[in-house]
Amino acid sequence: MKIDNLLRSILPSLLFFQQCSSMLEDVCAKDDYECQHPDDVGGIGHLLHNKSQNINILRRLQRMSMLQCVKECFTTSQCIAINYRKNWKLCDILDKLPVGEKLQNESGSIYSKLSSWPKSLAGGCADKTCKSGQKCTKQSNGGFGCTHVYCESPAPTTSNATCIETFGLYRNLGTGIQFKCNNRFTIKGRPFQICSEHGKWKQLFCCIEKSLRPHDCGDIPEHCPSAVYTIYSTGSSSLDVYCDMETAGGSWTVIQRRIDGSTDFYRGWSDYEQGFGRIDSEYWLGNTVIHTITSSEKYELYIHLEDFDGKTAYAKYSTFNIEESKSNFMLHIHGYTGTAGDSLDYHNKMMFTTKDKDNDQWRNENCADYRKGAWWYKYCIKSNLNGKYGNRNSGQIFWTKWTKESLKSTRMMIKKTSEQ
Ligand SMILES: [Ca+2]
Repeated sequence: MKIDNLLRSILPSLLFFQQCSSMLEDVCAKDDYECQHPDDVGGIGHLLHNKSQNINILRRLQRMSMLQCVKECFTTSQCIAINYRKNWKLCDILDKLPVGEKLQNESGSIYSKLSSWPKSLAGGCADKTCKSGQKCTKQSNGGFGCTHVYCESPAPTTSNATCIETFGLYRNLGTGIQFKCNNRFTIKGRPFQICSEHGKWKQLFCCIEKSLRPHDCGDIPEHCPSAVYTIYSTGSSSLDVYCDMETAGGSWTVIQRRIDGSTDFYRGWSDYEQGFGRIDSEYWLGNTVIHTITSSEKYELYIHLEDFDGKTAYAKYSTFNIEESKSNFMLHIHGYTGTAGDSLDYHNKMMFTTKDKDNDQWRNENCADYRKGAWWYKYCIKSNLNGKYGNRNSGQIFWTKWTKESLKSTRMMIKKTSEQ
């Protein structure tokens, strides 16, 4: 019974810190008084110099005085001590040292137990007890409440990756765990696990097998982040494409993207046939590839739209394919659902028209020329997502069932449907 309890209290800690440790080198300058004389600044609590606890770190905080660090410890649940590195202004909030473990020697680090500091430093949080994973904070109504500040659960295990650093500090991310992929695997995304604001671990990367040859984004492992991936839709040749792994269930192969007008979409037939733009920003994947993919199996189409007020809407079609080049990439869509309204039905069974190849139904003029883009024009549009980029009034990116104004961003993407 007793052993059981003991194991239960130690095990989570061991799990939490099994990955690896982090290294901090000492850079205390000779003329840095605070750094050279930490006792003068610490003052009240009992300080153990050149010692640190490198396991059971709950949080690591930057740009903080020692006193602030102690206050953070007072308000964070389960904190019983701190490590403080003055030269880094780095503060570790520590859970208890597991039985049998010792403090380590670390030049420049100060270890201090919370029990040696006056409880008055806790302020209004002195009588507030928060749950594991939380800290006490002052609320907007003046009272005190609890918010998530660290992940109480162990970091999830990561397949095919090795930990490089625990409690590293990463730009724009805060504290996290850094990984690298094992041999035979290549990394996608940023190589970190971070604790999200909800107190849950969030993995920003995945490791995929170098030998994996995805036909489209549906073959990318589901836990992978949205990123540029190499696919092999056209037999042996590879193609880079952006995979949206979050929207509407993820696994979407993005065939068109507008975000800022950085790519010119007023182009001729061969450009639209082969594809153009930058895969990490704005692009058209290419009619030949779109035909190859969508004629191989049954695909659905998802169109994401955003206006200049940041409002979004979508249109989804349960089937989508385009014919080959000699049929002028005729459009076939069916089965609309969504929030944007159906502005593509009007273009169904239309051929593709560019400024140099007129397949539209406007006898005397070219809709691509008139609308400054290329699309499955009829006479001429209910929608035109490849039109000229501009602001809400000067642009020509339209989805008229949703708004008469030009759009700020669009994304057309496809996914294999489960029903064949
Ligand atoms: Ca015409």
